[in-house]
Amino acid sequence: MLTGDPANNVTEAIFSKLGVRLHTQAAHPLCILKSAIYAYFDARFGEGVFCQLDELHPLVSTEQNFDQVLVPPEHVSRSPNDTYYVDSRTVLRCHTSAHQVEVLASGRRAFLITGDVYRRDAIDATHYPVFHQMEGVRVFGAAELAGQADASAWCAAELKEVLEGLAAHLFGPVPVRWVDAYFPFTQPSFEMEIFFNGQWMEVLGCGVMQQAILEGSAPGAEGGRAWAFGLGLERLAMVLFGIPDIRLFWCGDERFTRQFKPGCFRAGGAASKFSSFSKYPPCNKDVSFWLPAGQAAVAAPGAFSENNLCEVVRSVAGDLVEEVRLMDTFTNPKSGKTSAMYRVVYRSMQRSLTDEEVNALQAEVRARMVAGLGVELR
Ligand code: FA5
Ligand code: MG
Repeated sequence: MLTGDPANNVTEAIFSKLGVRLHTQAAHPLCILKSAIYAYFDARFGEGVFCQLDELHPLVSTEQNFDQVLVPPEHVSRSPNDTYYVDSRTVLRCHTSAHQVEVLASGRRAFLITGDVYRRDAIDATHYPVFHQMEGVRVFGAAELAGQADASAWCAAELKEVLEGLAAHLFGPVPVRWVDAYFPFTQPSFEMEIFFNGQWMEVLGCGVMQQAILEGSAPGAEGGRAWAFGLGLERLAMVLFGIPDIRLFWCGDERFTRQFKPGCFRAGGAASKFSSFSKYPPCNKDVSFWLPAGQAAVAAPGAFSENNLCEVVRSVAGDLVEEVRLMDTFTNPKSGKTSAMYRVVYRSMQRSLTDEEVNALQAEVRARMVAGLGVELR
């Protein structure tokens, strides 16, 4: 996997997550949630009507991950700043939508695909470079749509009703809202948000499948319609079980794992809440630096980007890093150089960190920022 291919940007830390497959470990909260969602679809549509797939491999072609779902050639998600490439034609899937076409082509007309997905992304309590998605797809044949004046609108309404029903099944009465969204593979597209910990949190994206995808991959689906959704299992599990930090899913700490048992989910929000083991103090370290000459914004692709910085911090500190946050940026009008200050928050979920330990980590981060990202420390 860690090939010498020039396009390969998969770090050891990420490579070590391949094959762990938390969503298949029966007592893991992600697997408990997966089963609860299966139960909802079985109860609503009939046992086994939605085919359950959770063995599809996360290594996919760029064709599957992007082209088959109509991601345009210039779309940001294709950039190596956002996606893990093994070589120029092979990626770690960044969404379970990568499998829509192959499963439709195999003849399935209603299915749920669960899997680990990978993204170079920010670091905070709700973002982690490996997370889990469940994709749902339902196809309606032309006959089922007969008499519908607007098949697409009807399909979208059915989709929203199914997903609101799912939220109620999982959480009982919970504030839910719909936000218009854009995905290359659906039209119209929506995101569902749930009110959690005092704010609205995006939990899934969905919409009516582009007709070109449906008719191009599902023989006999001409004149039909389909809906699709992709939900983030960690986000939903955090709400369901009251888990405050996404890193906990990976910690393996017995104080975490012993709190979950297969079958501990009770429909309608009665799932037992996770009781946090004591929180250890955070340790903040700020780093200020000049961006490489000619680079005017931290978001610009190139030697320095926020995702590249997060990858450096993660490679050094692993799950001891809780957050990487931009605190300040300014451009010196005389020199034209741009400066940035980031705060790195270190905190272990399991123990107190010593000053020496954190200082050593931060020193290594600083050295790698200079060597790998071309910045000039201030
Ligand atoms: C997608 O990945 C689309 N493929 C979803 C989709 C499928 C839309 C089918 C339409 C039809 P998005 O990038 O928004 O969309 O991710 C979907 C969900 O994954 C988010 O709502 C969120 O719950 C979760 N998610 C995204 N990034 C992260 C992350 N870094 N860590 C944890 N969860 C994440
Ligand atoms: Mg989104």
